[in-house]
Amino acid sequence: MRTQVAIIGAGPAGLLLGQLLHKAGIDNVILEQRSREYVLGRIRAGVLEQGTVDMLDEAGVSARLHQEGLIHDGAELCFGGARHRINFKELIGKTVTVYGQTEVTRDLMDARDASGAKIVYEAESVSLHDFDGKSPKVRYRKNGEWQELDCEFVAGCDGFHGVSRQSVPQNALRTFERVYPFGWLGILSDTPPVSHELIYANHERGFALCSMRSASRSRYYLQCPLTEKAEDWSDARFWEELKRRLDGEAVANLVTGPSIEKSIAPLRSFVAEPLRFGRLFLAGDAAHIVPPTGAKGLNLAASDVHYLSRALIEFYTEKTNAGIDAYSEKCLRRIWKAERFSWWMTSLMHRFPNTDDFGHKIQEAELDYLVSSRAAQIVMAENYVGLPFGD
Ligand code: FAS
Ligand code: PHB
Repeated sequence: MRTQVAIIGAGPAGLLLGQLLHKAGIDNVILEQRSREYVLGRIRAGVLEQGTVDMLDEAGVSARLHQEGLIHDGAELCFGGARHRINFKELIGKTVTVYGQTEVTRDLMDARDASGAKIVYEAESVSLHDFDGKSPKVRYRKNGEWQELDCEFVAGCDGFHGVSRQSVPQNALRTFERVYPFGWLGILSDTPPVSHELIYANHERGFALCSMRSASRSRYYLQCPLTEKAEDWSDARFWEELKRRLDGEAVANLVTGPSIEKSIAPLRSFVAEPLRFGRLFLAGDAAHIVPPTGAKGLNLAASDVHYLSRALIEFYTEKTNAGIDAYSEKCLRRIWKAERFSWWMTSLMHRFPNTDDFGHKIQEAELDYLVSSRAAQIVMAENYVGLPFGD
């Protein structure tokens, strides 16, 4: 089998890249190790930057997003028993859209099926070969049969634990990492959200986040020690702890109910440099991870695809290497700004086990400064809604 671009992974990065390349007439094959149902079963991101919405418009997969997505003009910070609204729209004239990653993935999968472009689910034992030359190969097993895919480029969109980054010689790669000493215990419930916008809470017992997927489906998170197990948290225990971390009005408005999903996600900041190795390009979580506090993970994946899709289209249509040669440097400039913001928001909103009294006073002062300074709020707002791609 032969294609122009082999894409490893059918998460948001792989599916969005596949759709944009297909629309540009560039043949591509997506290889996904899991089933479609398994991929759709993962509950992840919820907030889309305007740049991501624009990409989904460009890909022709945003009809349902515009029907069902919730436009949010701002978000609230809760600390000291009070809530403080950061009004993105008033501060910098931009908004975010709440629309679950599961739905983005579903829309992209449906578009892939409608286009007839090839996607292989449950592709086992994927391996990458000869990407340092001009004729890379990808091997995989499907239904017990070994397959070989000849291609011109490989896009490693296979997430943090994928095979692509692991295939790069370790001396060709430099990694940067910070692992946080806590995780996020998240639940999904078919209950109306506690507020019409997100609430990020900094409490002495730990961080909490009130988010949503629709007007009838809520998503809540609690900072928890890494030693915790989701199965040790009954719904009742989760709701009681959430109430202890929120302000009085939120507690009064909170509608509890049975969880339909409950899981704990670890938090880390991670970047691999560079993102290009010959004919292999890394994109999305395969290249970087952010703590979800700044709602950047999915949006950074879309950002990488913005640059990579343009670079590959330019290669094939204008016969120039300029875009692919500039890909890594362009991506990393935006990646590191998102890493900084995600680290800053995580440091601001969480309780770190080894922070001393001075550290707590600094955190309080940072929060007090943020909610009392328009300039500080503008800085937060422009990062939260997403910095421009800066082509
Ligand atoms: P993904 O990990 O989504 O997709 C990679 C795909 O590659 C997967 O389908 C995987 O099965 C496949 N794959 C892996 N290895 C393979 C192989 N060897 N062969 C073939 N296929 C392979 N971001 C936010 O903004 N907000 C959040 O609240 C949030 N919560 C998260 C919770 C969890 C538990 C995790 C893990 C991440 C969360 N994220 C969140 C980040 C998340 O949304 C990612 O940024 C986003 O999924 C990135 O998309 P991709 O780069 O496509 O990677
Ligand atoms: C979510 O709804 O899953 C979500 C929203 C905002 C975040 C993180 C997660 O910062």
